Amino acid sequence: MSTATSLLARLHAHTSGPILFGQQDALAYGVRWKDNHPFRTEVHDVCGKHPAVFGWDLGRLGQPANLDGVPFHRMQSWMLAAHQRGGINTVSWHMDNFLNGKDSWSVGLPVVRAILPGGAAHAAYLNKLNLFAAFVEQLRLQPNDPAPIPLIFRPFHEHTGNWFWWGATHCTAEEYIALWQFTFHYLRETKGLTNLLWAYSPDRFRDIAHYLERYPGDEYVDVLGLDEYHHLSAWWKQKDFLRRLRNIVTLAEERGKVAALTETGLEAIPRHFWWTKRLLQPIIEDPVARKIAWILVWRNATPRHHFGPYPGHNTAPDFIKFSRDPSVAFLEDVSTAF
Ligand code: BMA
Repeated sequence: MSTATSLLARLHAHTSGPILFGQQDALAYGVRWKDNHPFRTEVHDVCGKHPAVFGWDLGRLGQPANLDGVPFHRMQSWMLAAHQRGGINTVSWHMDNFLNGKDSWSVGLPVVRAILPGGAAHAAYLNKLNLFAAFVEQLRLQPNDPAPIPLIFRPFHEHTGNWFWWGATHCTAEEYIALWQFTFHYLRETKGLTNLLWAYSPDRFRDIAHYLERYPGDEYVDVLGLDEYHHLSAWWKQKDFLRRLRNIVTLAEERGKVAALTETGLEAIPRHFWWTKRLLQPIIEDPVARKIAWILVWRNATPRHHFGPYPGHNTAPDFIKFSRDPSVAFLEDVSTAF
C-alpha cells in the first residue's frame, strides 16, 4: 500500500469519527512567539493538545523562506516531526505570478494560459514543479526510505474567487482543468510522486454545478474541500455554509472521496463562544455536514491576524471546551506517540 493510500484510508475513517482539527503554520510561530521550537504550537499552549492536521504553504519555493518567513528547511523538519507523531500534513501553494514576478494576488494577466504547454512561461512552471518534487522527495524519515511521507496537496485553491491569478475570471474552466491535469501527470508520472493526495478546494460556491464547474475529474482528486471564512461570523449566515458542507459531503460520498473544511476561521475571533457555538455545534448537529474529515483554521500571525487562540485570548476558555469535545480530534487523540 502506498503511503498516500494509507493516509486516504485514515481520512476516510474520520468521515464517521471525530473531525480532525488543523491549523496553518502551527509549528512555525504563534501570536506570542516567533522563535524556533522543535515541536510547539500555540494551540497546545492553550489546551494541552496539538492540532492533528498541519497546514503549510510553499509560496516562494526556491528562496530560503516562504512568503510568511518560514524557512523551507525548517518546514521540512516540522513536517517530518508532525508525521512521526501521527499528524497529517497538508500543503497549499501561493505561487508567484509567472508573468510579472509579483505574488499570487497579482491578477489581470493570462498566467494560466502562459504556463500551460506551449505557453510563454511553461518552462518556468516546469522549473517550479521540479523544485516542488525535490522538496517533497526530501521528506523521508530515513534517507533510504522507499518513499517520502504522504502529503495532502491543495494547489490552485479558492478558484471560485478572483483574488488569485488562477481565479475564476482570470482563466477559462478548460484552462484551469488543463492546468490541474497537466500538473497531476507531471508530478505523478514524470517526477514519480505517488505520495500525494490531491485536494480540490474552491471558495464559496452557489450550487453543486458551480462547485464542479472546474473539477478536473475523479481520477485527479482525492479530497473535496471547501475554503470558507465568510459565513462563520454570524449565526444568520450559517445556513449557506452548512448547505455547502452538505453539498461536498454528499458529492464525496457519491464519488468515494473525502470531504473537508480545508480552510476556515474568523480573523482575531471577536466572539467568546465562537469555537463551540459558531463552528462546532452547527456542524455536529447536522448529520451530513459532520462527516467532514478535518477542519483547518488559518495561521496565528499577529494579534490582529490570527485564526487560532493563544494564551490570554478571549476565546481560550471556549477553545479548551472545544478541544475536549469528543467529536473533535487533536494529535494526542489520534496518536500513540504521547
Ligand atoms: C493570507 C494571509 C497572508 C498570508 C497568506 C499566505 O490569508 O494570512 O498574510 O501571506 O495567507 O499564507
